[in-house]
Amino acid sequence: GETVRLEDYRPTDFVVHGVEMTVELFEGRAEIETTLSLSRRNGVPADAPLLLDGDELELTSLALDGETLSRSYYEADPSSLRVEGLPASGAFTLSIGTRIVPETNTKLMGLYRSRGVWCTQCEAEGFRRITYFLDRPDVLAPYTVRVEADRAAAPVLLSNGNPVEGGPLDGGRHYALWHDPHPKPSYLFALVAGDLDVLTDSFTTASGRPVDLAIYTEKGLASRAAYAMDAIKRSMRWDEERFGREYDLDVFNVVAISDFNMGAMENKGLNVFNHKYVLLDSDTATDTDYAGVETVIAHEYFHNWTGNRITCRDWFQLCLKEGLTVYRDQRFTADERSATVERIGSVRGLKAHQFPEDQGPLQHPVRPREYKEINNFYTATVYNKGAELCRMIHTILGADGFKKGMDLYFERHDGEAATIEDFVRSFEDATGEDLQQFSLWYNQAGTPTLAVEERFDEGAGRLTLSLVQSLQPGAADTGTEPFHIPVRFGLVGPNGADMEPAAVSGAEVRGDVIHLRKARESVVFEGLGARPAVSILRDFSAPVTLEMRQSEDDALALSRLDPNLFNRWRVLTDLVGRALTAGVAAARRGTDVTFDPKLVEAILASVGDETLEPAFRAQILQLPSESEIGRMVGSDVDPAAVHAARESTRRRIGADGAELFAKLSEAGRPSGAFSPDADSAGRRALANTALDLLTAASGDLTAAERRFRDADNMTDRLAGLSILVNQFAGSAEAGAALDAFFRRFEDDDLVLDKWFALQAGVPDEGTVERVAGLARHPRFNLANPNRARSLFGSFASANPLAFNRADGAGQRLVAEVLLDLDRLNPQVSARIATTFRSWKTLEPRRREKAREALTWLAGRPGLSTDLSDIVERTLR
Ligand code: B3K
Ligand code: ZN
Repeated sequence: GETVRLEDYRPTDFVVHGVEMTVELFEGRAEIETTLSLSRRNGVPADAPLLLDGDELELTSLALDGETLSRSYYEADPSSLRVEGLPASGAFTLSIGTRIVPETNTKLMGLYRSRGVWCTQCEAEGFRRITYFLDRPDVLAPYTVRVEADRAAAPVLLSNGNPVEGGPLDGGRHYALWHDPHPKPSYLFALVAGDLDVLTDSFTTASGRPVDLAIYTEKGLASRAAYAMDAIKRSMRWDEERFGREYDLDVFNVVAISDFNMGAMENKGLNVFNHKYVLLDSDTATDTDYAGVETVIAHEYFHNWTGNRITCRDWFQLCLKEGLTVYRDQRFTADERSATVERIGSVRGLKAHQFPEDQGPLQHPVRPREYKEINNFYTATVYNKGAELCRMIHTILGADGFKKGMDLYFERHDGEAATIEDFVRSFEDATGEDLQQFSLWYNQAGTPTLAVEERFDEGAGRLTLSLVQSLQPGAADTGTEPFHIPVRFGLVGPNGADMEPAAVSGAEVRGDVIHLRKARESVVFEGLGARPAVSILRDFSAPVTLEMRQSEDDALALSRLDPNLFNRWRVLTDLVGRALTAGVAAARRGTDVTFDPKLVEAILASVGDETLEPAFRAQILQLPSESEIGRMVGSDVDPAAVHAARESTRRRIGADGAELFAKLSEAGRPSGAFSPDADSAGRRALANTALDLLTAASGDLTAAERRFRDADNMTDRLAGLSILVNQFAGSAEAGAALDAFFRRFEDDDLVLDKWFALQAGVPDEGTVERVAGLARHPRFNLANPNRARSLFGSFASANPLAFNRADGAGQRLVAEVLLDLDRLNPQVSARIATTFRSWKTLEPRRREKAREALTWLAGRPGLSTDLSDIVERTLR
């Protein structure tokens, strides 16, 4: 593949004023006629040809202003259409006929069929698999779409915008006409046709526009969309109240699809979803699933303004819509659930997914400068670090300044394809703040380190904080200039209140934020009556690696007293991280893994504190994952030692907390009928985490078995099962429970995915063979992305012990599957391949095995651009 570069951007030679499509669906083929209203852009030479993108297309007709075009005027192949001799000035139409076969489209990009349902996925470059087009995000036009199909096969016919008309046609067929008045790029085009059930509702916007809401599902499943429907209405209201953004069409449709490459897609007025993020009920979905549906529904809905009304000029600006929309969905979750728990979850996710990306071979800036395959840049860096940059703008400007900047951005750029510069300038112009140095965050890859040291002069009552930032050059090689880092902080006094210094000097401090702009700066706080405990980087105000050798006494005091609850969690987590890292070294030496009793005590004190939210207490109890510990160890990682250290720590905490955990695991559970609300979910999380640790310490599986057997909801059932399967791998009880679970849910694909994923994650070296066996299970299907991810994605990402088994069999198994998967679906194979990204941090033997597996894969002929791009960058 060729490399696309940001610096090469230039506008198209032709402007598209409107798109009219007729899509005729038949068994085995689709016939598409697209009429484009076009004109040559001012200043473009009169003889410049029109070059349209295609991908696996067959051209069936071509007409200029209604007249069939002679062969001498154009050249067509499956991936492009070049037309010469077009009018030098003025508007004209080009009508393009194409034929495609949705049934053989296993890439699930463009128009394909999922369980008989016709559906589309066009972002990033799927529209060109339907018709020839200027398939890039800066080409915006209104669309009118006519869909025709057999009435029995597809009673439901949907596209973007508002429904105009519909009716019967000859031969048992019918049609529907849709019009989307809002100019949009082709990646937001969507079409769905099939025999679907529907759940309907309605919403009235703040200014009184009535909106018909509908969620379409496969037959018999519409009742499972009730929670998603509620989430849509809450999202619509929230965006009005918090961002002043109203919905802008008469209908808002969502469709749940079984075969889908990602979570969901924000097509204008017609969001298409992986059914995993729509369908729920208490019997089949966990609390985590409920939270996931709420987040993804909100995220896609919020794209209507941040993505659709204002889109991206080019794909390098992807974070303009994705980072901002993640930031918006995080704020929504914070408001709907708990701000502290949301923040802990987002920071955990960032550290688990974005930090390893930013610190390894797949490193790239939030705004990349070049790509070979754009689909490989829908990454944690673009999405989650991108969201952190929005959050930092909020921290720097304050709530008011942030709102002013957002309002100006919407006002200035509505209906446009914008850039990061446009976004940042809106905040600068609205507030007068200079964000030029801040903008480095978009362009320099890597996680900066923030080292903080404190000095207290008792006699003078003076505290000096020295802050040093540094950035190591990494794979992306994008520079190491100092960033503008907003460091939120507090000086916690002995009674737990923040102390107010009499005077502050040194680096700029505004309110509770230090603005670090140089490589090293100090802040001096005068007039402190006692030595405070320094609560630094509150709410994780910047995506950095914090290095602060705070005294254990101060950290433990903060864990009890810090008014910033996020930092109470953070100090404990950092102490646990330090202890686990030391534990890994001990396990490797073959010595005992010890754990500071004072730390266990502090953990138990917080977990037992009933004034705190249960979900927060559950977070404190959830140790970092084995992958996360591996990242903290950093190099020469032995996953077996990581596993041993983590298990021994779990047993230690479980034993010391046995009394508390026994109480929490039973009495702490919500009573009465199941409710998915955040508080009940938090109680279940705390109870089940307590049960997990308790069982780890006791080695007695009866309580877990009981939790599994007596559960009246999937959260408890899966919690019980996962304790049995993970802690008692290979036991008769675990086997029986897995079988019972399978028999009960074998007709439910979303639950079966959990069954596959659970087994793939068992931290046992024998899991390699189990996974290979499960790949031959009659219900395994590599062509279904959810199923492929549930088995192989989970194995490679959540099971470092087995995936990196010392003989290389785990990595080899995944490499071989990736090759098969690549022939079906390059996007999914490339995504799963990113699980190799930390291979260079492994101890030498495993590292060598990983290199062998990757090198073998890289050498296979015919790899997709998607997969070869990931494998080559990973090896480099
Ligand atoms: N914008 C889509 C992702 C498209 C991925 C294309 N490979 C969903 C989302 O971020 O909301
Ligand atoms: Zn998005």
